[in-house]
Amino acid sequence: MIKLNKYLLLLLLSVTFFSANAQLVQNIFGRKHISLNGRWNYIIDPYEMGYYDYRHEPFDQTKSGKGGFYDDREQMNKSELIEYNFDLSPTMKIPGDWNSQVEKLQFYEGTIWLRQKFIANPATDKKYVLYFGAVNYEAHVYLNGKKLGVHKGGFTPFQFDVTGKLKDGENFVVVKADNTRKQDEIPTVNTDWWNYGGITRDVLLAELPSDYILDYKVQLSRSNPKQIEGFVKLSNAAAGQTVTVDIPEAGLKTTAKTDASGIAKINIPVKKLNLWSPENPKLYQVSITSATDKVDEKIGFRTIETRGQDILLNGKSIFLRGISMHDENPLIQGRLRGEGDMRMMLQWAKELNCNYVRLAHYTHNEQMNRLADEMGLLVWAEVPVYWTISWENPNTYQNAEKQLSDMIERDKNRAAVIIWSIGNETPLGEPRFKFMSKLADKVRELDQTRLVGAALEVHRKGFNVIVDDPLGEKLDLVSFNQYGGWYWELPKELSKYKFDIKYNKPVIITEVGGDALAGYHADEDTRWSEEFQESLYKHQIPFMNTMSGLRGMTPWILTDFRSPRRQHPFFQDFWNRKGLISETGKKKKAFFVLKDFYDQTAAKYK
Ligand code: GCB
Repeated sequence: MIKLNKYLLLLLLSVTFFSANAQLVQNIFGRKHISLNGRWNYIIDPYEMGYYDYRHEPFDQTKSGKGGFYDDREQMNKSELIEYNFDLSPTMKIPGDWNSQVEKLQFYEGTIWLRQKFIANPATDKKYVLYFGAVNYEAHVYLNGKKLGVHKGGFTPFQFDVTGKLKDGENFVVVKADNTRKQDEIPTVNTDWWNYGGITRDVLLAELPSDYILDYKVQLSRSNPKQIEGFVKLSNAAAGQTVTVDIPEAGLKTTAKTDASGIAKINIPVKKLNLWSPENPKLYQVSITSATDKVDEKIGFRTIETRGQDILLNGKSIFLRGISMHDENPLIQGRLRGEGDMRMMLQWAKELNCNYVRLAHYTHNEQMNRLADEMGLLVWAEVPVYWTISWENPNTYQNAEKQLSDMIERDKNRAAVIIWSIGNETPLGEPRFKFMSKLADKVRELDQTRLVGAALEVHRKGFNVIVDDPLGEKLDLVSFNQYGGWYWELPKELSKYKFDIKYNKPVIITEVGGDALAGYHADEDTRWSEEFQESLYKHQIPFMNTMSGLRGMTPWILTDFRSPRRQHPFFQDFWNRKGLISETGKKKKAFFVLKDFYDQTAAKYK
């Protein structure tokens, strides 16, 4: 009984105190902040001796809460026993995954401790937020030796309210990052990408007024493009506070009052707006003001909807000339580290004449979506509900829903983002159908101004390639992966096949492609050669074009990427070679086949 109570208490504690603060501050990069990026000291801890005592009890759940590496102790006298030392430990760059920075960590999965020192001069009338863009996968965060909380999920941001917890002068933050794969997590144990561990995105300390603008959405209404709609939410949940939304260049301004929960609904009739599109990525300066706070944003305005088999952007039928990409820089073999890396990837997509990118298979950096806004690339944004998730575990569902909601919360003001994807290649079955349907409903509850997608699979019967996944009912698009010419059949034989699609919706091929080792040349029947991949694209394009409803595609994939599943020592060597661009930045032959097709399509849809 006593034991049970103890565990119950621990569970309660972990739920109430030890989770990241729920509501993210919108546009944290647009607020006053200091960056905690830079070189952090790290300790590799495969046995987690900095977290558990020798009876395997977590130090941070003992009465004193002391004893873990998060104390960052220094030896005070010559007799004292301390078996770690951050100051004498090596450093790595943050943001940055550990696998690509330290050779011996290339395959490491487990716990690493990271510590950064910083100076703060907290004011008594301000609010302070410690923000992490992403830590893969489970992060325990401590400030000045005290636990702030835990966050799970490797690709979404989280934050802690540290008001009253900062010292005037030197402070230290310690993160225990653990990238161990687990069956019940999102993603699960099996993925076709590198499990890069660590603090992979920006860390910052933001200063806000004590009453601040917590969140906002300013977008064109889905049903009425002559109306900007949305809301402003203040941190102070009280009625009658005034907020203003001002778009000076468009001559639009409105003032509204909050309800009892601190939310003010926004409605601005539009006179004339220069609409955002890939050809015209117009962003307006938007200022949001409350009595005590002001935030500036750049926002584009566009509508997106489907009608029959058409996708309409600002009312006009569009073809999504896309490419899939991972959040990985093939040249340095690690996660994208910042704006330069991100621009390189999107610029390559532009060179292919894309107007659209699929940011697979998880939430990419917030800056990536901001760059897409600026550069004029439409975005398919996805959560890592990938392959064989634990469909029947309610905690797994909650985790997936949280990652999805956090992504939507974060990126809901981006004109570029037009599709929220709830997952990739999830296997048919009743529990999966329930799980995925709930996610689709959640998206519609949170955001009615975008489309809902998922990368489905095909199956074959004779020469029919069939798409009849019941989840299709819940989606706005028929979006599916098909690997004709690579995992089934040879490229030349594809013309024998025809598509049999159950739904009368716009068709988007979310993946198609095959591997080629750059520089390996042979005839078109020789697997792994550039000629094989080129021939695959040459046969796939007319094959896909037999579908009258084809409105877009994101072939797999822009660049070669690292994956522990890819074992062939010569052709793969832990690389998935389906990239149209190699790990040295060389464009393979197939790149130009797809580019030609996109040039023609662009002219057709002008
Ligand atoms: C897929 C997956 C993708 C893989 C790809 C492949 O269907 O969605 O994550 O990397 O196939 O190369 O097999």
